[in-house]
Amino acid sequence: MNNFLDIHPDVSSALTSGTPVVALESVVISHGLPFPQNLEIALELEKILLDQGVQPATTAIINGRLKAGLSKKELEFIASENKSLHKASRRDLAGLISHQRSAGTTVAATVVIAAMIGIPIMTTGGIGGVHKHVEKTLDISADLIELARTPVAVVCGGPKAILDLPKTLEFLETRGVPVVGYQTDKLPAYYSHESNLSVDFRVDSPEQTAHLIECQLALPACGGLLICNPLPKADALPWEEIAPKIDDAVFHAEKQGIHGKALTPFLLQHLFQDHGEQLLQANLSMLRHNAQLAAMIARHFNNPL
Ligand code: PSU
Ligand code: MN
Repeated sequence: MNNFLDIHPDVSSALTSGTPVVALESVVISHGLPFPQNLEIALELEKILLDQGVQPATTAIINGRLKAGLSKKELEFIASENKSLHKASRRDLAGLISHQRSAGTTVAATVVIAAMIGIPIMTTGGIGGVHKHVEKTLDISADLIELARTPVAVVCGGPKAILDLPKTLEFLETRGVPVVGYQTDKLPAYYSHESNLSVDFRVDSPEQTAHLIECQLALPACGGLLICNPLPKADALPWEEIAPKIDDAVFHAEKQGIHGKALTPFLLQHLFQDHGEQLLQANLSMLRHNAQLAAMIARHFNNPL
């Protein structure tokens, strides 16, 4: 096995015995949510999977070691208000390993670790994408590039609402990443139940979703795909309500010169600060809901490779 990677014993035995395994990202724990809700939800997500007979593999980097599956202590470390924790995307992996640093893993980095050990499905809240004002900044999340080249299905609530959603879909189309709606024809927009944009395909059951993923992974030179699971209406915020708040956050980021990897955490924190409880609850509900679906899909998945 890879010299830089530690596989938790429970993940390792699940992989050998054919028990379904789902990977979880950890930037949402290290950078996306406040303490202690971040730790509570990290533990809860693992339990949601375990309760369905699915082995969770939360990924992270600890002292230069890639981790597939974390102990409770390691989860506590990633959730702690430790400002020296990095936000690891694909390009950061080699440096963090080499310099023996610790980090939460974005969707991009999680997909890399999952693919290293043959985990076909991961779950998150919302994925990164093409940022607003991309023509000035060229800020396109490495999540999209990684999805395009690494064969892992990402269960999410759609691209994050802070992004330019039409451009994000264009980019995914160009890079050949299928965008699949779970029980919806419309692209979910993270905090909102749906946007006015269409998905490429709709699936209505975990079986159907698992089959579509199997078909994608069996194609030559394929990358991954996005399974978009709308936030339940009861927890979602109407788009008209959230859009001006996002514009306000983007305005403040520009004014303060926030860019690069700091932008997404800044925008999310800005939204949380001003519109706290409701957005926090929406984010937590989305994470639970996606973990639930990822587990159901994983139980029906037959590895085509
Ligand atoms: N979903 C959330 N909160 C988050 C993220 C996702 O609900 O903080 C993280 C994911 O790890 C995703 C990352 O990969 O944000 C994208 O960051 P960027 O736009 O800088 O690529
Ligand atoms: Mn970026």
